[in-house]
Amino acid sequence: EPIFMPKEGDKSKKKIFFDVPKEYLTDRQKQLGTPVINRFGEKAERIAVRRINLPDLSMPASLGKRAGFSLFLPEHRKLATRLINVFMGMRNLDDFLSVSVYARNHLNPYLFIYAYSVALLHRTDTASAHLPPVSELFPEKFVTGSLFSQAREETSMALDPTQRVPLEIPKDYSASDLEEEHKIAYWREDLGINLHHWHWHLIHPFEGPREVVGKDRRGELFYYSHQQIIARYNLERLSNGLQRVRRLQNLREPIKEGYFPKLDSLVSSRAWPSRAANTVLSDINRESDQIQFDLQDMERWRDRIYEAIHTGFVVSADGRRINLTEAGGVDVLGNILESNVLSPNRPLYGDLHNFGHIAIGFAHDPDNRHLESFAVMGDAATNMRDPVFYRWHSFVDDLFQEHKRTLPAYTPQQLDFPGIQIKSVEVLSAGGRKPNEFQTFWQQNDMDLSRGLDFSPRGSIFARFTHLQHRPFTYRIQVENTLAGQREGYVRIFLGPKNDERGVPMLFRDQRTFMIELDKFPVTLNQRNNVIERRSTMSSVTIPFERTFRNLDQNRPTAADALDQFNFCGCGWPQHMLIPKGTPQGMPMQLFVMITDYSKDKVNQPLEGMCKDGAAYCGIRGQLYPDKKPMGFPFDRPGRQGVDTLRSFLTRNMFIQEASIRFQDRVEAPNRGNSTLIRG
Ligand code: CUO
Repeated sequence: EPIFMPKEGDKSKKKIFFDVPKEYLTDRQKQLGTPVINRFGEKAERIAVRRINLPDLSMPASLGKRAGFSLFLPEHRKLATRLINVFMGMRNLDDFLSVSVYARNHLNPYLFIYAYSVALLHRTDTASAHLPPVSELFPEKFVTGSLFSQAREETSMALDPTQRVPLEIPKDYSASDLEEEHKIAYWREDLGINLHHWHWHLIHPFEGPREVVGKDRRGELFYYSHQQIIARYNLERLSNGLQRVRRLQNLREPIKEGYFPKLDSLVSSRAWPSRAANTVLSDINRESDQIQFDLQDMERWRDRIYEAIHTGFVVSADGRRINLTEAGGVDVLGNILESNVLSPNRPLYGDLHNFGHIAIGFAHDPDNRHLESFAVMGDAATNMRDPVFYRWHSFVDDLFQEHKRTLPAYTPQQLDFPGIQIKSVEVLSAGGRKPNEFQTFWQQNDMDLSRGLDFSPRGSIFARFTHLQHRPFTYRIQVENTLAGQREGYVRIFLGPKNDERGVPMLFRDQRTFMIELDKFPVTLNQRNNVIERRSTMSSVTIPFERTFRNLDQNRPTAADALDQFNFCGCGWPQHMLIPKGTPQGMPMQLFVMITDYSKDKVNQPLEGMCKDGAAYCGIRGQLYPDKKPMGFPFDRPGRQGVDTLRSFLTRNMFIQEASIRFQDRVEAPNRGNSTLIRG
C-alpha cells in the first residue's frame, strides 16, 4: 500500500507507486520475484526510489511485523524514538523517502506509521505533505470488526463500486443497555474524538529529539487537553443521567467497568482483548514486552508527586530544587506526571500516567501466560473507547488540581479589564426559534475503508457512522468600552452545567472543573458600543467537520479537497462534538463570556498562513501557545474568599447567559457540502 507524499504544492490526486531497489525487498519478496506491483494501471505515476546507504534499523526491526505497538511501553518508545531520529536525520526529501519506503516494507506497520507521521509533522521540508488519516490506514482501530467480513462480502457481490451500499455501523454494537456506561458509548467510540486523541499524541510524543518533544508549555498542554476531555466527558455523563466519573485512585480495588471493544486487528488477525467487570490490577511482568513493575512502584511515585506538590518543589536528577511556581509549576508537573523526556527526574517520580495505561491495558494478562497483547488502553487511537480511560485520567487530573489548589486565587484586579463591560450575550442557533438554546441531534456520515483493508477491492467501500451533531450557531455579544480610544480584547467563551447530578445548582468550587472551552478570539473594541458576532464553526478548539469525515461522497469532489493544504493539522476537537448532547427537555447550562486585555495576553509571533485550528487544545505547529494566561484561565484555580457561585466570581468584563441544550432523538441524513468552510 503506497504512502502518499506529494511535493510542495502538488494537489493532484494521482496514484503513486514506488519503484523499489532490489536490495529493499524482503527475502520472501525476492523469492517471489515480484519487485514492482502497480495495482493502479497506466494512470499511476511511477516514482523511482533511490538506493542509499541505509542507516541501521535493526533496533526498530526487533518488533515483529504482526505485533502490537504501544507508545506507553518504554521498550516500544525506545524503538519509535530510534526510528524518529533516523527519519528526522535524513538530509533531504529523497533520502527520507528512500528510507521510509524501506522501513515500510520491513518494519512493524504500526510502529512505522507512528514514526513516519511524527517525522512528517516535524520535518521542515514536509510541512505541506499529505498525511493519510490513520482511520483510513488502520480502520480496524476505529470500526467494529464485524464490518470487515461484510466489506468482503459486499465487494465480491457488487464488483462495480458505484453499486455498493455503505455498511452501517450498528448503534449498539459494543454493549447493551444493561450496562449503564453504554449510554455514552456513542461519545467514547466517536471517530472524531479518537482521531483527535491519536493526533494529539502524534504532535506531542513522549520521547524523541528536542525539536519534537520540547514544545512550548508541553507539560501544561498535556494537563489542559486531558482536563478538558474529562470536563467534556462529565458534561456528556450529566446529559445522560449518569454521575460524574469517579477517579481511579485505589489501584487495588476491582475496576467496576468492563469493556469489550469488538475490534479486530487486521495486522495480527486477532481480536483486541477485553476486560471483564471487576477486574483487579496486578503487578506487570511480561518479558516479551520487556516490562516489569509492581503496583507499589506506581504508589510510591504517586506519593512522591503529592509530596512535591505540597512542599512546592521537585528535585531534579542532579539534586537541584525546582520550585512549582505559579506560572511554570503546572508545566513541570505535566512533564513529570505524563511522563515525557522533559521530566527533570524520572528515577524519582517515575512514569505514573503511562504505567497506568500499561497496568490497565494488560490487566487481562499481566504475566503474558495467555500470550495476549494489550487492550485498547494501550493505544492512543483506541483508548478513549474504554470507560476506564476517564477514571484513570480523572485521577491524573486530580493531581494537577491538587497543585492548582495550592496557588493563590485570582484577585478581582487580575480578572478585570477596567473600562470594558459586557452588556449582553446571546446565542442564536441556525433555524432555531428560541434564543440561547443549543440544539443537538444524530447525523450520519461515511468513511472510506478501502485503503486499509487486508484485501484490495477496486474502488471505495464505505462505513456509515451515526454521530452526535448540533445546529451551527452564532454568539452575539454586546460590549461597552468607556475608555478614550480603541482597545484590543481577548474573548473567552466557556460552557458549564448549571446543576449537579441531583439537580441542585452547582457551587463555583465544583462547577469550574466542568467548564468546557468553546472559543477564544481577539477583537477590536471601539469607543462606546460594540456588537461582536462569531460563528460556532470558527471555534478555536475544533477542526472543521470535513477534516474528520473525508471523502464524504464518492462521486463528488469533497470539501476536504479544498483543505488538502491543511492536512498536517488534524489535531483538534471534532466540530460535531463541540456541544454536549443535553436532554430532550433542555439541559440547563450557563454560558460564560469574558473579555481580557489582549495587549497583555497576546503572544507576538507570525501566524500568517498557519493552521491555527484546534490551537487551544493542540498548540500551533512550531509556534508558542497563543495565550500568555495559564491554560483554562480563569477557571484553572479555585475562587477567592467569598466566591461560592459563578455569579459571585464575576467582574464587569464577564457575563453569564442562562442557556440550555435540547436534544432531538432523530437521525439526519449526511450533511454534504453545506457545512461552512469559511474560517477566521
Ligand atoms: Cu492521552 Cu493518557 O494521555 O492517553
